[in-house]
Amino acid sequence: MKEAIDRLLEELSGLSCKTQKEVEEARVRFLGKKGEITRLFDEFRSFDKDMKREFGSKINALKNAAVAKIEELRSQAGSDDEAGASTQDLSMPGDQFELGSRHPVSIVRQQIVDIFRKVGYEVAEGPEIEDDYHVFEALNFPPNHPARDMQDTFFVSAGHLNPLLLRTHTSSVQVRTMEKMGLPIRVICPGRVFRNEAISARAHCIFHQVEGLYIDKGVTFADLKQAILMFAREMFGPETSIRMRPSYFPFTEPSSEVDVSCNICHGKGCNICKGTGWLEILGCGMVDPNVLKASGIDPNVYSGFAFGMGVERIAMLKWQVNDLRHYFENDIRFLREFSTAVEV
Ligand code: 2NL
Repeated sequence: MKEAIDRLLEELSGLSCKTQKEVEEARVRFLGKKGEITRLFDEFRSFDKDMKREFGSKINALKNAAVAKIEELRSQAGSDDEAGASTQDLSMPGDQFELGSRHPVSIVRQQIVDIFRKVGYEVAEGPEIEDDYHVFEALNFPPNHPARDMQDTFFVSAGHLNPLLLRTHTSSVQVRTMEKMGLPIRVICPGRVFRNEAISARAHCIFHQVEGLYIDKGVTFADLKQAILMFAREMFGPETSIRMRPSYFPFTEPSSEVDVSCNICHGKGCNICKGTGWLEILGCGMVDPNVLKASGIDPNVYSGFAFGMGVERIAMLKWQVNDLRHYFENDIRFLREFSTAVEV
């Protein structure tokens, strides 16, 4: 009995376990129903009084030592999920979670804004719900101009002297800039605009615009032309040429529409440019003196140019998208085509 107790004490003191599983195996070996210490207790029960007196405290001390040792090992051993008993390779990369990507309209809007910021324009933003004054009146729209009609404009509160409406262009932001910003002015105004139109491949009731405004002493049409040429080459490539056609807007005089050379057929004629070799990208002109006057700028001292473009239209030309509705439907297969268009 004495040797058995000493041997077990020695074994216990040298015991070490890496995992909880090994601790449990040790517990069963020493203290389980058929364990070594349990067997010693069975033997002990058959001893006479003297023998019991001799071994009682020793065998109890052994049991207590085993219980304490097992407790100690249990708290030290790692969890079975961790290295050791684990079959997992902890050097494997983690689960990938899917990253979203920028919407093509956001990508192009940002590119347009960045091109103008690089040459000193500041970004200005304003409210989407506007009043008649900032959208029409201050921009030289005559009182009965058709654009004010219910058919083009979403009114928020009709019948009022200066009704609230959803802005139909971002020019209202430039009007607010002229009212409060000191001269000279160089602003670029990106934003959402709203028109009461039937939705088709070429029109939508919500779309995105970028407008620009430059006002200083001595600004001429030559400055406008150079600014637009710079933009066209930054956006569509250094070989791009532009042509300007006379046009009409209530807020500019003279006014012009601008085409870029078709970057698909390089002037030969294709179905993207409808055989003309040219693609329309924006409208522009010299700010009408009435518009300057309305916002408190003296047209005898200052002059300026302005331009406006549709972001969806530029994006359609850039990526040959033939239906505007793709930009609003958010079909994941369409959006994924742009996931590598910019670095996020
Ligand atoms: C287009 C044409 C244009 C402007 C916007 C503007 C703004 C002020 C004064 C004068 Cl405050 N003009 N904006 C000028 C010419 C054309 O937009 O086709 N947009 C999509």
